[in-house]
Amino acid sequence: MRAVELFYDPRHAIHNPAYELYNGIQTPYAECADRLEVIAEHLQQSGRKLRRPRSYDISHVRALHSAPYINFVRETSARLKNGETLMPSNFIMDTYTPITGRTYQAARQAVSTALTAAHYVLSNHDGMAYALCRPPGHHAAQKHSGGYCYFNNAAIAANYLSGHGRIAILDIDYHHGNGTQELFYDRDDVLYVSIHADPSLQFPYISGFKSETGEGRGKGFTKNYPLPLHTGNAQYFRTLRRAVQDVQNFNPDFLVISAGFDAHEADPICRFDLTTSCYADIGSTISALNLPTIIVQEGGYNLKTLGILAETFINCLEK
Ligand code: SP5
Ligand code: ZN
Repeated sequence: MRAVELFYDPRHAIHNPAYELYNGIQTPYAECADRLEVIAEHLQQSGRKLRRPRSYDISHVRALHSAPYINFVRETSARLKNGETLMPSNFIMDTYTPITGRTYQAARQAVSTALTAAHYVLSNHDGMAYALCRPPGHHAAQKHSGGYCYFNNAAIAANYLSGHGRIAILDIDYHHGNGTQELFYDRDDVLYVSIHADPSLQFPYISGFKSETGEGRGKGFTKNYPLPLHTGNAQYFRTLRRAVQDVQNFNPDFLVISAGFDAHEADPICRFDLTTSCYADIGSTISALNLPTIIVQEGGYNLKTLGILAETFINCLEK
């Protein structure tokens, strides 16, 4: 049995925008603080201990994100008063990614949580570490972001680990991780494999097609598995087996999981039909790879099911 160490910074709740824009209309913010609070409470009630992450300096963020983009998030946050929400008209690709006075600090904390998990597996090769963080990260690219993301937590942790070996990133969020793909598109030391909803129909629309396989030295080190709406357990699991085969063929030293729970059938903003037992199978399959592994929280928006999904997934990672 391999234990999963859990890292959680309760200060994530300082980032809690009042709204997102959907077809120009203000709607409740799906990526809300309650998401992570219900997961944390559920895990604690089932007897698990959550550890506080340490803080890391800005150099890790600068290694992947451009200075103008980082400065934009920092300066925009700095000039907003508590309670104010701004929908940026540059640097952000959509109307789901507002900035508040606390966004920059929260995004930095999320990066630190992912880096703490990465640091843990560097010294505990048999172990696994789960960064329970938000805001999420996989839509954050070098010079811009979107999709509730600001800095790419999983990519920054992967880049840090890449100083110590070959890295495979497996992204099981419902949405394609366009930011992560872009950041490693020309690299052959970081494999990016993603299973997600067909981007011709679903966010982020611009990427995640099968034809995108990397460029330059990175050719062949990006693998996309887009799936149709209403994909169920059987088709998802067949695809997962292929994705896991890609990871094994690459023979990585570390594995980074971008873990969204938004492919579950009860998710309010997504359209796959996975049941809870599929997350048990995903956990067992990842565990069987027997690699030093970090799990970084991405999406998942149903407050009633997130706790049980996280618990199911973690229990099977540990088997
Ligand atoms: C990390 C992650 O999962 N980001 C997903 C971003 C997807 N945003 C687009 C979906 C917006 C749907 N909002 C529907 C509100 C209806 N009232
Ligand atoms: Zn998602």
